[in-house]
Amino acid sequence: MGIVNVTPDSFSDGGRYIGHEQAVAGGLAMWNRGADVVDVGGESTRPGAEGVPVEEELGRVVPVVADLVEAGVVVSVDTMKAEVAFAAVAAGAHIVNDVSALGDPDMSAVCAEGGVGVVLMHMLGEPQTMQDDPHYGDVVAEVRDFLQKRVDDAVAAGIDRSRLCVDPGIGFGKTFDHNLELLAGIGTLCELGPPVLVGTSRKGFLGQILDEAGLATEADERDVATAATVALAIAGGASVVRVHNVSHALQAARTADAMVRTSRRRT
Ligand code: PMM
Repeated sequence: MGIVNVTPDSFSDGGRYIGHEQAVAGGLAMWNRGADVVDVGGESTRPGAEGVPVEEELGRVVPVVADLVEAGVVVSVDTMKAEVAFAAVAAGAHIVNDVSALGDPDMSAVCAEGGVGVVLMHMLGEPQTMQDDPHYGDVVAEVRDFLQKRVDDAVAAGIDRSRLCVDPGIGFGKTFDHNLELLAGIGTLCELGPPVLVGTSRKGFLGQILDEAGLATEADERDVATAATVALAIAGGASVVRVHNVSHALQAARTADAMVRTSRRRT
């Protein structure tokens, strides 16, 4: 899943796709490089980010979704707002990627009626405050239980189970250690049933690992580190990876996939 953030302030590509033309061209380039889905978002969820009014988010996202769909791209819309999801689905979006896991009371009806795929992601609190000292007993068990509940709610609301995907929400109300524990615990999340999506691309915990190794990086210099997480996430059972650099991730994903298939055949 390639990332197109039509925002001025996302942490690693903020500003790059703010114009309609750049966003569509960026999404098409990812598609042509081998992405299976292009994820279009109009509201930054970086820690401390302010929300975006619905009209502005609609104006950023819907025309980009419409043009990518028109060009034959499989598109997901990254939004927490049912109104934005509704308009994006009407414009042809195939998947709703909701980092609040159906937090908007109208979201499940939009997804059920639209017959679209849905990504249910775990977040502790809200983007404004989620990194203010997050606490868990057993982070993997708590995230699993949360996702189980949201899967059950989604199915009860009429969303077909086969259309769901679950995501531990790397960086969303998690410390450095929580992120690593969740990546090590992907197998536990796979037991829920739906495919697991993982979004590590260029995130702060990678910067921290690299810093500790004496390798200071800006966010857009973390694609090799991201590729390492892609390979390990796939080895751990993940089915979808959400990334900024599709070419690098695809190499890592295909390599990991081939190795995993072989080791499964041998066991
Ligand atoms: N991360 C971000 C935004 N949307 N959606 C899902 N499903 N999973 C994620 O990990 C995720 C997401 C934040 O990263 P960005 O600012 O680079 O888009």
